[in-house]
Amino acid sequence: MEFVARRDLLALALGLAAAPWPARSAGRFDPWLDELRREARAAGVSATTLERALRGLEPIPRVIELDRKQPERRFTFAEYRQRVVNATRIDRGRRLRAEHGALLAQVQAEYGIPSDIIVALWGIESNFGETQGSFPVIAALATLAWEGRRASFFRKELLAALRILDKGHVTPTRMYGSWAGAMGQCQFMPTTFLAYAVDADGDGRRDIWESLPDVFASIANYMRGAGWSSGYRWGRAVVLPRGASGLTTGLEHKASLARWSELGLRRADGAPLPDEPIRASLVTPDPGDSTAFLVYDNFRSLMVWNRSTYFALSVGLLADELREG
Ligand SMILES: [Ca+2]
Repeated sequence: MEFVARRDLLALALGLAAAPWPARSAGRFDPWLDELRREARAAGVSATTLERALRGLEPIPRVIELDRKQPERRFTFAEYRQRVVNATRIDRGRRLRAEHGALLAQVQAEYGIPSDIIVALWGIESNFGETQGSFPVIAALATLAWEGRRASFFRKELLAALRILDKGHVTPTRMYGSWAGAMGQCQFMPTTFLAYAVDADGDGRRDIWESLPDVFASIANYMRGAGWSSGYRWGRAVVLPRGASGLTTGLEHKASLARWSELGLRRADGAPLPDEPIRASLVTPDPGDSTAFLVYDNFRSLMVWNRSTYFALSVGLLADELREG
């Protein structure tokens, strides 16, 4: 496996031949792996699957490096949005939404999740399937489960990944993902896969790596599970009244649209807020500038997928661009 560098090579490269590696390791990898194998076997994973998945497995130094890397600085939402919801992605999303229109309409009808939201999640998670990650998932998760930081979280994901192999949804050589084990075109972690991935094309395998019917239905099934209500938006951009102060922002505070109207909020184009009996929260991602959004319960469903305000806003804004295109 080309992605797996040997531990002693890394130590040599760093001039640390005698130093323990990695520093926070709970111990040697092979005895740890034997113990893991016993646990997986006891949980019902077949010996054949374990032999195929774990034979010759080595930790991946690059995964530990990425896990320990600190972000250089926090992006503002304006910067994040420019990277994630740019013109190239909007154009491509519109084209792909049209190309797969019939399939998306079918998935929308079955799950109640708008095509635009499905395509936006697909676009942001993997650039429409193009960037699925180049790490072998079992080796990446084994590295993280062994290395110590967040070990119990990754051990659970590793055991789920072995169950996915055992059920024959994918083979070890095709099971690629991000350094942290997010897999396929929708970047599901293995436990999410077991809970929500769908075999929509009926070949008996939930294939979120190569089958678009499976990818779209899996995304929609997850969003349905996260509580998305069809017929409602995620929220919308708003303008604040001139000189506004004392407005309560944040997801903890909800008020009716009528109340937000009284406080002077308008749609982005200056029109009044819709006259709907729904409650919303005011989100101002970059304090000090005027960018503001009123977000509804569906926004909270997007945050079940990824607990980041930036992420959920970007999915919503990209989906709006796709619908308007
Ligand atoms: Ca399938």
